Amino acid sequence: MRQKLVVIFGAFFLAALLFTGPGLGPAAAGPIKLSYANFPPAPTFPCIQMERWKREVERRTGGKVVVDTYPGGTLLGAKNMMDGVIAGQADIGCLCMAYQPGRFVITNATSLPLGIPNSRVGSLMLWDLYKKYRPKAFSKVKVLTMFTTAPSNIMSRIPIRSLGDIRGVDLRASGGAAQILKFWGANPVGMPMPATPEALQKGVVKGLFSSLEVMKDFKFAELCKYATLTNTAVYPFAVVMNMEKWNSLPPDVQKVLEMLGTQQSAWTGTYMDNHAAESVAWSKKVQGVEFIELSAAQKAEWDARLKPITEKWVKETGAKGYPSKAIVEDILAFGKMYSGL
Ligand code: DTR
Repeated sequence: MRQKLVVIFGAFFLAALLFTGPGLGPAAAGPIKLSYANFPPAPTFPCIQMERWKREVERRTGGKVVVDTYPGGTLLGAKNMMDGVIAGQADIGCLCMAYQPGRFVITNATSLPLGIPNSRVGSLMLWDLYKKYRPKAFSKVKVLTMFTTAPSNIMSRIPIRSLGDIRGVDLRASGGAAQILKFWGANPVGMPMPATPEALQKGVVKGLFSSLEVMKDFKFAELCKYATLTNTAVYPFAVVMNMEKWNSLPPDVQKVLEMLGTQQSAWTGTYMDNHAAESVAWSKKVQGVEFIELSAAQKAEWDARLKPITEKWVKETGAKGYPSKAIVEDILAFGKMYSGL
């Protein structure tokens, strides 16, 4: 009898331990902590969106989740972000997919020169593309959101007013954008954004090709007194989470993060577009930067030079077994839809 009682009590005790939710047991130790790594400095847009995501997650989970952010490559850098998150060195990481062109084939197609007009359209288009194709490149992580930059432009220490001016000029870009510069006749030098200030300072490059918010955020306007407005090609970014960490989260927290996917993409796009405009205004007013507009005829000529890039991509990527034609058609269709055309 006594033994039976002990067994019954024991069983109750065990059940109590197993079935108590947060408030009892290990969860009572405190909130769920998530580390979030980012590669560029804190004032730049990938980190601004990270801080916004942190605030929203902490608010929407009522403090059940706390996000510790690590900007400036303090936890993981530009090129080891994805592998670092897969290995669990950070729970979450923000990466610029263009820095690894061969790895993210489908999503990097968004950086082909396809005329995406702004970051909001680019971001929502990229997120739809990801959801439609669910690329294998992300099978080891949980993708939390994606977004793109605003279209890229040339910022330089020398004026570039024509295709003649750009010939042979050393300009920094990375990923597919390097090819764009090459087709215009420049000499592309590849490196991630955080390495660019030093390269400009030391004169390794005469300028760079990127979205214009960097004129203010990296103070490139202090050195680059000219910008040539080409409005070509956006850069795609992803925010990914360690899969085991994701699986360990309670369903209500997972739901909050899922709900934020599209919202964060749209928020970042809008922030980027507004901030790029602010950066241009500041560069003109405070730094005296000249923004060089191409005439309609020039723009047509510059764009025409880039035609073979997409054609080549469709052919080569198709030969590797990807539905490359459909991918480009989807990018154009999603782009049109979010542009309201
Ligand atoms: N244009 C890409 C990505 C990029 C644009 N703005 C920032 C700010 C911080 C880091 C990366 C980027 C590039 O040139 O790298």
